[in-house]
Amino acid sequence: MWRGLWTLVTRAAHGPRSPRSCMRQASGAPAPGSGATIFALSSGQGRCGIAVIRTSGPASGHALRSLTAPRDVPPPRSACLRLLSDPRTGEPLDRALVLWFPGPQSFTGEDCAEFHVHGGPAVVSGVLQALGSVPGLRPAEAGEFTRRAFAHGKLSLTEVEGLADLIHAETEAQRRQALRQLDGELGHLCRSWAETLTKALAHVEAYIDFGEDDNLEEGVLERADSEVRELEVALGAHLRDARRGQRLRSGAHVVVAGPPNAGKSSLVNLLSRKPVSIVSPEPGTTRDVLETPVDLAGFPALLSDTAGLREGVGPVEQEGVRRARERLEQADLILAVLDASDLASPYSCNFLDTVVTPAGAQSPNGSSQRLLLVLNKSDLLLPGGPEPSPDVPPHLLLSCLTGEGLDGLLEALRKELAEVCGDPATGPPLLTRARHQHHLQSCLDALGLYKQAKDLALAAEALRVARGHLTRLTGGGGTEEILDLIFRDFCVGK
Ligand SMILES: Nc1nc2c(ncn2[C@@H]2O[C@H](COP(=O)(O)OP(=O)(O)O)[C@@H](O)[C@H]2O)c(=O)[nH]1
Ligand SMILES: [Mg+2]
Repeated sequence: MWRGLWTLVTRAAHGPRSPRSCMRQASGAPAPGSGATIFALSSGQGRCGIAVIRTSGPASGHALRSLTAPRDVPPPRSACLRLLSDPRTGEPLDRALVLWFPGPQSFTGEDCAEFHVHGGPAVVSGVLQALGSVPGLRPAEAGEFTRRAFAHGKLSLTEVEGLADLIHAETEAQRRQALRQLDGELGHLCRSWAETLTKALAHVEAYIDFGEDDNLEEGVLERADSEVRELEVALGAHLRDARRGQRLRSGAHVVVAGPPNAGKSSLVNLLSRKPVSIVSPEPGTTRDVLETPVDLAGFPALLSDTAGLREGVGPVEQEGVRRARERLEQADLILAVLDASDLASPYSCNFLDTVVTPAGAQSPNGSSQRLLLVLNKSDLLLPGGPEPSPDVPPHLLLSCLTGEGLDGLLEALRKELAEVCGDPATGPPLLTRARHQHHLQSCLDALGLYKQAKDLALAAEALRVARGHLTRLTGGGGTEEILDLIFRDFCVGK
């Protein structure tokens, strides 16, 4: 129904020969500056209490006046109740709150108007059609409001990305990270690095121009060298963390593994709060890898249930075991599950020797693969009885049956995932996209060329290249294709 409405509105603005069938445009929004005034439903689609429709562009004031005549535009940035009518027929459409944001103090930097109407489909379609009939107005493309904000310097490119991430954030950690990026932290950092390079470049150029001159301060080249060295260290540290930010954006791979019947599928169902996997006392029930996206203690994760690791089984289960091992290698975090009442069995011992102990041996040197050992079925242990086994590496006790130990496991998961994804509550700004990583790596590579350059002119050129990558990271000198790619993440109305 909403797609149909949009087509109607688009036709109202463009005539019947230019229908747009898709709300999300693969090619992104057209570049701003055409002078057109755009409008769109900016709130979510579907029946709702209040829907927000907004406009941006020079004809916004005229549009507002057309729908609220005979009254004039309200004072800037103050909500006013107005009767909205169709300017063609004078027919009342709704009694709505309207807001007027004269540029440049608006989201896009242009004149903007907002109509907070009742969220019924007929009201929304009536107001959209009325706006489509105002001369100079046309429906907005996907991401066009944000693109205009970027074009008018209201947001840097990393802030635009933060905004897109905020709209898509599904977990608390993602929301925190997106807000920090929207606040411009990564952009500020890149700009301060670019300033450092500008200074170093000025020193090198001064030496090229006045090297023989007695008036030039001593040690200018040494100063440039030390600034570059410090920057290299900072960039290196951020690049080492690069995968964390990307995991925070797309989800960490958490793989549940263990011998058959330990309760792996029960744990996956408990953590995802839905029956993802079949739970059965029959060993070898789970054969394929089953994946489900979950919010684990505030962090996004892709949780995989795997076949129980054991040898000497039929070909189908053997393939399941092969896939489980493959998945273990790709895991950001392994949730190793053992049956607490069955630790002495050959399957449990083999799993401890082949998966748990090797991972434990790697982790102290900062290896990226981390492991949490969970001893499940604690309800089967005798109350007040001895520890399940003093030889077992550090572990958590859990009962998937009673839920006992779940809070402790979630807290341990939160700590592990904060390491795996970076903690947006405390850590440095994260690099959440491959694009960020690419520009920082290229900047670092150019600094490497600076150090090797025998000739001062080449050294200065390497600094310029390095600075160019930092500038492009925040959107300076960005090509249209990159902008298209980024704005494609937005929906119509944002
Ligand atoms: N007593 C008890 N039984 C459990 C617990 N967790 C799972 N089970 C049972 O153990 C059996 C195997 O569970 P399942 O999750 O299919 O194990 P998987 O083979 O490792 O995936 C099933 O009969 C479950 O009901 C638990 O915490 N306590
Ligand atoms: Mg299973």
